[in-house]
Amino acid sequence: MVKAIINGTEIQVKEGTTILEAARLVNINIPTLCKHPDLVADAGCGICVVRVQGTGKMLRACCTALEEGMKITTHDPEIVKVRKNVLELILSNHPKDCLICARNNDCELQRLSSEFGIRDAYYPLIVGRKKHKHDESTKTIDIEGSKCILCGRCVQVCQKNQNVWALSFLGRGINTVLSPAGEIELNDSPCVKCGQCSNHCPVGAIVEHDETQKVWDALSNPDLFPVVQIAPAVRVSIGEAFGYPIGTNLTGKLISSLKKLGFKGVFDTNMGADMTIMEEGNEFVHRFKKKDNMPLITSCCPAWVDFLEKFHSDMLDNFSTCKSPHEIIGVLSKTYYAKKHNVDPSKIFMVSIMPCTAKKYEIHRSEEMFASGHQDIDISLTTRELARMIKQSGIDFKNIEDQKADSILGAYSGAGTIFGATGGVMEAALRTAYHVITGKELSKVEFKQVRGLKGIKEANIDIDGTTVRVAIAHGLANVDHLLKEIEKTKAEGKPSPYDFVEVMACEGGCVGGGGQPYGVTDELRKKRAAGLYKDDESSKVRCSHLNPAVIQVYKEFVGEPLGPQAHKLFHNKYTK
Ligand code: HC0
Ligand code: SF4
Repeated sequence: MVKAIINGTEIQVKEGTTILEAARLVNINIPTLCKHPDLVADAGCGICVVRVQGTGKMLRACCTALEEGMKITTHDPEIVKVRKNVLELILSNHPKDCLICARNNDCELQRLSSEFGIRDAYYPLIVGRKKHKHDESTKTIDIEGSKCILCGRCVQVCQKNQNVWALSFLGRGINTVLSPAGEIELNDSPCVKCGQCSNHCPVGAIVEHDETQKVWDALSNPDLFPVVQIAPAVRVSIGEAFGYPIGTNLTGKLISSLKKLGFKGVFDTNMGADMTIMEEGNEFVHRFKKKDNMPLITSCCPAWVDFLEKFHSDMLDNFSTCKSPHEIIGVLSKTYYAKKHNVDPSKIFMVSIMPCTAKKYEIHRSEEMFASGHQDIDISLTTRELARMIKQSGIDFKNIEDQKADSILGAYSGAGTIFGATGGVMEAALRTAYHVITGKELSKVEFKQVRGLKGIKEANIDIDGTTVRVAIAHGLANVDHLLKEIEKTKAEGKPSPYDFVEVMACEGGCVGGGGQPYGVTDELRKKRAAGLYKDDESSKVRCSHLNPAVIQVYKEFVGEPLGPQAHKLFHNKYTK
């Protein structure tokens, strides 16, 4: 342990704790633009300078460890002046069009400029700087290079946390630009569209590709029949845009708001998650019995699908062929629902509300996404886009009455709702796999071994005397590590160390998705996940195969899980 003094308060911290972290422990907030709790410090912005008393030194708090006996001053008039000066220098190289910026009112640079009372652009805008790119090529996330403050957060999250290496800084000095290597378009780079860069950007340099206008247009088109579905993780994060405590489950208010916006059918992706489990749980049991292409790897995360196709195509046979839940709701809405409600499927305009940017890519990624004969999902919006639409519509979100989703694509089990947290798909699948293997029901449905934020989780699950070896990875760098282990045993001709593997591209699973409200930390991921586990606990039905709506859809329309109709509507192919 190290003892030191910060602003006159004695503090004892673990060796290696930075001054920034130590100050936060005693409720002192040192401003920073480059240090994010998910990332290692790299002293990119220089705003976090503090003074070491008795030495005259000013050090960067984000990357300086507190040492024994140090006396630190974090705030005094001179330090504030230095910080203000750093901000002014950043602003000298930053457009001042806050009013029309995608991060207006939700920008860390704007907030700091306001807190520091910056009124003049003290330094003139640097001229002759290399022109930055505006890149919308992925149609999932847009890069507005002129807004980049070179903090390095997006580059680090893409390279280190996701191990994708799509983004980098090119050039030197004032000509440094944010770009994929070779200055190619992002869509031609290894980018998997996870959106983590946009979620970690403090300003408006990388943002989701906004498609709200297309949805407004559809809602006001009398020829269309607009319907919508809500992903598991959206219900526990949308409240952050309306001042609710993190993790509050707002399913009822979300449904009412979507109805008020004009959607004629409001469905729940959680029900699609239950359908996915019926297919994937059965797929697992079949493969497990035959020891065929083990382990089975989940495939409902589209950034992960893109990553696997790009970087581990030798493992494609291990991938579950089952579509993701929102695609299942999409195809059911334009087939089963359309028939039942006598609506022309070509008029149905299906919108998915997702915590994810990659879902914007998934909806047209292959011909299977047109299984209804139309594009099964027309538009996928992020949580952030929906929050803006609700605000634009004048809906009093806090006071709106709760409503229920529409029958029959709106009823879900507790297993469906936990999909939004890392380990949730695995837990939901195990609940149903137990039933398929044993013909019995679990007395205790929780598998807590697969929960939590550890990057790679492993467990041996006992199913009535049979051991199922499972692993869960989230955050693509962790996934890559796990896959390399599996590939190694495969190359050596040894049996797979796992039977079933769950993968989510984003840390924490979808609760930490790239399209979620900004400011993600592990603390926040835990609270959002806790909201989903609470929803599961309070659900009357907690296993997908016991969801009466699922049973009815199979009985009336699909037939058997993995049967011909299920294959036609609910399964995918992958390409090398
Ligand atoms: Fe997810 Fe999903 S759980 S990917 O994370 O499987 O985006 O929330 O909607 O489709 O259900 C995201 C979240 C979903 C899908 C579900 C899966
Ligand atoms: Fe990298 Fe993901 Fe951003 Fe693409 S979307 S640049 S993979 S962080």
